[in-house]
Amino acid sequence: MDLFSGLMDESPHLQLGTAAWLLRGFALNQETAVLQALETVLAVAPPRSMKTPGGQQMSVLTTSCGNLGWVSDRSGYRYEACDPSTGKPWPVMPAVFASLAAAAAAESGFHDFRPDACLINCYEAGAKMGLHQDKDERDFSQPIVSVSLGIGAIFLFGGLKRSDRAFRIALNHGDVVVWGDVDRLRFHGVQPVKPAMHPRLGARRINLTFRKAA
Ligand code: MD3
Ligand code: FE
Repeated sequence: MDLFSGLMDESPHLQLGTAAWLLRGFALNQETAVLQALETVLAVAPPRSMKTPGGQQMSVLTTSCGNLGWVSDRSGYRYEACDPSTGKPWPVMPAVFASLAAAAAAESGFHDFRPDACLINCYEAGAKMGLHQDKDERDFSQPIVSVSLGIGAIFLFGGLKRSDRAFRIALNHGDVVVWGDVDRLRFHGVQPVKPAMHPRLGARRINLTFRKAA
């Protein structure tokens, strides 16, 4: 085997767990289309800070697109068809979002992933997300696909118990992570984001989290 075919055979994907994959730069070949679609969604449904059921204001600003959006307030976490700040349906999930999420899932062995919810998390310097599990969805056999854009962050990837040791992994612009099956209920979080500048997104990190919620 020559050097070229050897390089081509090597998977660029990093396996984080039995059913968890990091696809470095996977979103970059759709970068411009994704960023354009993102701006359109953000103009209609601006990111806002939600309150946790415990009454704390989240440091991450959130919005959604798709049939269902994730919301949090004093009465709990849930998915809703309408944006509580306007009473109108969430913006339609852009086709480029849905196809990117489906392609990343398929690349990781999860075929026919059709997300109905895309949560958009916006991090400015200092924003963080504490260790948690994603448990507000109906069907845990469906994977979650996460797309990182803008400035980098350190992601915390834990175990099935909160007390399990978490390992740190740097996520950068264009990186896509897919979590499913036995890794679906792992604890995870994001360390406080360090101030930085991204040429296309400025001083922010934006994460798109695709889920099949219903
Ligand atoms: C690992 N957001 O919104 S999803 C969230 O960077 C959230 O904003 C992350 O966690 C962020 O709930 C990116 C990463 C993620 C999602 C589900 C997982 C990681 C996971 C399920 C199991 C293990
Ligand atoms: Fe999460």
